[in-house]
Amino acid sequence: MSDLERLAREIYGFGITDVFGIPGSGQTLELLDCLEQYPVKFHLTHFEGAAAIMAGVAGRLSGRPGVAVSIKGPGLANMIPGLALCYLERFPLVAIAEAYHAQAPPSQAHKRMNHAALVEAVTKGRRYLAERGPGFTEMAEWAAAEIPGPVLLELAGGKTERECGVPPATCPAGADLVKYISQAKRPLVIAGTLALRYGWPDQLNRLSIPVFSTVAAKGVVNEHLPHAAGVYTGAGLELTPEKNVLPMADLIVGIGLHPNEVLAARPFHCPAVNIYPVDDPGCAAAFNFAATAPPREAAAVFDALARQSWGLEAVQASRHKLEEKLLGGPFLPARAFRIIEDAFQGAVRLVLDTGNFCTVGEHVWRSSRGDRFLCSGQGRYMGVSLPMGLAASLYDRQIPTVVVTGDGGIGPFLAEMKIAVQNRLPLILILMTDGYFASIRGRALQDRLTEKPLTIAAPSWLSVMEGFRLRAERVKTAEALHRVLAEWNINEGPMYIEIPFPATPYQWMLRGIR
Ligand SMILES: Cc1ncc(C[n+]2csc(CCOP(=O)(O)OP(=O)(O)O)c2C)c(N)n1
Repeated sequence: MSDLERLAREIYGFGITDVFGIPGSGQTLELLDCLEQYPVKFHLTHFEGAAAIMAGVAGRLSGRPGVAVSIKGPGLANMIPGLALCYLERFPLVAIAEAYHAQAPPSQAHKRMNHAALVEAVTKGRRYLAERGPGFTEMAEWAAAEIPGPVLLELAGGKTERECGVPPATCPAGADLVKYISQAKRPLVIAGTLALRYGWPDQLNRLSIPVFSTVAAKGVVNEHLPHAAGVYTGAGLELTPEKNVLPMADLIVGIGLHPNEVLAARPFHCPAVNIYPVDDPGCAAAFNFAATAPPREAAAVFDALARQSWGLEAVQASRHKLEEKLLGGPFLPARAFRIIEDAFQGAVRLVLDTGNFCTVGEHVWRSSRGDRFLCSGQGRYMGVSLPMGLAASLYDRQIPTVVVTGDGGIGPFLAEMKIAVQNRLPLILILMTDGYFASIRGRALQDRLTEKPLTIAAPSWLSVMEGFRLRAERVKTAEALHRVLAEWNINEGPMYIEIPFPATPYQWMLRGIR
């Protein structure tokens, strides 16, 4: 059995069902040929960066690292944006690229680039596929191990020696968080993506104290429950629960809280403790944690938290105040989000791009589960919502996936929309357009800088979408949005909706929020 046959068998054996990428005429094509013996679907993307994003999202949703393939040099270079997103967002994936082996003579220069330097900042590390490993399983376990992220497996023709295995992670020493919790009167929880990876939603849903999540972990506590306080960003203003409810607490309990998952990390007004799986002095310093315990102590922490009760009225009052402001006014993104939520009675997945609409969405949308909300919570990486939504929709076609993007995010990966059409995915792409980069324009207006580079000349993509042969609608009112959503059914495949909003109220809709 050849190295590549073994690799294919291992990929299938590991439970991988979908592989994304663009092959070349070398080993990647041979690998895909070997994979055809197995029920593993290959999705040809138009850009390797999209493939890495899609593989990473498959990893985020399934807990099992995704797989993306590319050729060497330019193929891997094209994969970098996707690896960067997955590195920022901690999505696990194994990128597989063709490569020159380490001892290849300088005469072999075709498409040759320094892969080590290329991927250094956006992967946990790289290894060659060699006769005696590390094989796919070891690489995938490395990608999934805390902190998750991308790893690179290079196909260099089996000429390399066995390389060392994967480095073990270091774990913090134990600490008695229960002592802090039992001494507190008003402990409050902020849960990060760690709580998703460790499967702690039930423990969070059961509490009767205020529970926030980071944006990246939105839905880890069911946001329809009365103690779910919404998102903690570190940057919320007077209308947000993080500004109103958080100051009432006398202890903050982070469940995998990390500076990487908030916009502004700073010490809290009261003592704070955290559960985190790896030693990270920077994390402890950023929030001034008095103690950090590893995940094995979580059960005792949740038991201690379950004995406490306070703050539900405060959470409700604060959420009410926020919703009154956002939903009470004219037809702007907040009302559109609520119409979408209602149209599917919550059985829908939202994937948000970045922009002012996203800030509104992360506060007003209520997600019942962590796998029903996705966004680039850490990187705020513009444009990635489309490949993220495609991967989510391929992963789970049972419920609609709604991708919401702005004028900036719609363009970068637009060609990938073809994948939605080919697969008849239950995906609705919504463009919320105000004709500007509103989130950047705020700075221009404030400091009288130029608005020209932030003004979109022809913001409609309607005819482009019609060119993909999908249903494309332009709606200007709440009623029209309601109607278009009600007319769509999950079996008809993808749809595009464009919602133009008046620029001025759109610009100021974040007042009091961020
Ligand atoms: C890859 C990337 N490039 C640039 C930015 C900076 N950026 C953040 S939001 C934004 C504009 C978003 O504008 P739009 O999509 O129209 O949404 P709006 O702010 O108008 O709601 C830009 C350029 C980014 N976050 N990511």
